[in-house]
Amino acid sequence: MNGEFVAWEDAKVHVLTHGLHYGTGVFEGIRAYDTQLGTAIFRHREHIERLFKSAELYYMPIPFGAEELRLATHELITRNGLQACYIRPIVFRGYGQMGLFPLEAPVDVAIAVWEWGAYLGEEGKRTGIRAKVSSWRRISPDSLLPASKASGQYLNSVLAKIETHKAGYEEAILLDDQGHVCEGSGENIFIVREGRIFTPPQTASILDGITRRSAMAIAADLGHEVVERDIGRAELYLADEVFLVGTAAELVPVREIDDHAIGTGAPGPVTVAIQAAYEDALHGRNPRYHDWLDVVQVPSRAA
Ligand code: PPE
Repeated sequence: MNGEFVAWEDAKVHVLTHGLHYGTGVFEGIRAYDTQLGTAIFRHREHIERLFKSAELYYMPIPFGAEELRLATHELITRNGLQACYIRPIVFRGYGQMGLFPLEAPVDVAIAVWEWGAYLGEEGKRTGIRAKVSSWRRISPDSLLPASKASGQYLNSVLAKIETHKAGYEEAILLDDQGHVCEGSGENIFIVREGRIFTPPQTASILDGITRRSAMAIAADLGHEVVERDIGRAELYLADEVFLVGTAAELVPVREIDDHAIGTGAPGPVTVAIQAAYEDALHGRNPRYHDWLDVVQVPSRAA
């Protein structure tokens, strides 16, 4: 926290922390894997870069450099003796100033690591999940900044998640303010139809997902055409395959949406192939994607 290593139980903030009241924080979700090259953080630099962009969009100067945050994360993982973990950097307006004008409040930075299993369940990754289109629309770009991974914006995802959970589904799919398919509550979405892969464009209020970019690169490498274009709700039901991608979720097939079976109701061949190649990339099993891995260096300290 703010440049110091702090024990888990001491990593606390004041109840008048600005970000707690007004959602003035931005964060990242990153994963490190036990790979053939050692513990490695997947697309670490891209995640840190997005953190800086998210912060900038909310006028929050981060009082550390990208490289400092990267190396602090290495040291944090090493000190905790973790081989694989989830990494949560958060930058937030801290304690010191209440009221909506935040520019006088300090900008605090913390990074936490912990072991986090399959976000939508191991079985979900294998056999697919059941999703529901939420009645809540994804935040519109004229009210907030969908491209920023900002804490307060997640109230939108939380409402969608609660609604679908109460209705008995595993994940929510949100439409954007135009009624086009946008994304899952914490994942980007892809559909496969007649051999082509489609995913909503940046203009559909999506988060510019790093797993999305990885899946697009992998799909292209596997010889698939990936088209970014608006997707209508019914296209979800008519798709041969649908899958969700995100750091926490990784790649999860969707087997049912709004009680319509997708394709055969089991993960399709394109999904399975991209998922396998993605797992290989995450675990360093394909040299083609080694550039995506930031191998954790044990910090060399004089003492
Ligand atoms: N959309 C949203 C809204 C989102 O939160 C995520 C990540 C993505 C897309 C995929 O982005 P990327 O991880 O860069 O591929 N969601 C993070 C938070 C999950 C949470 O519950 O917390 C994550 O996956 O870490």
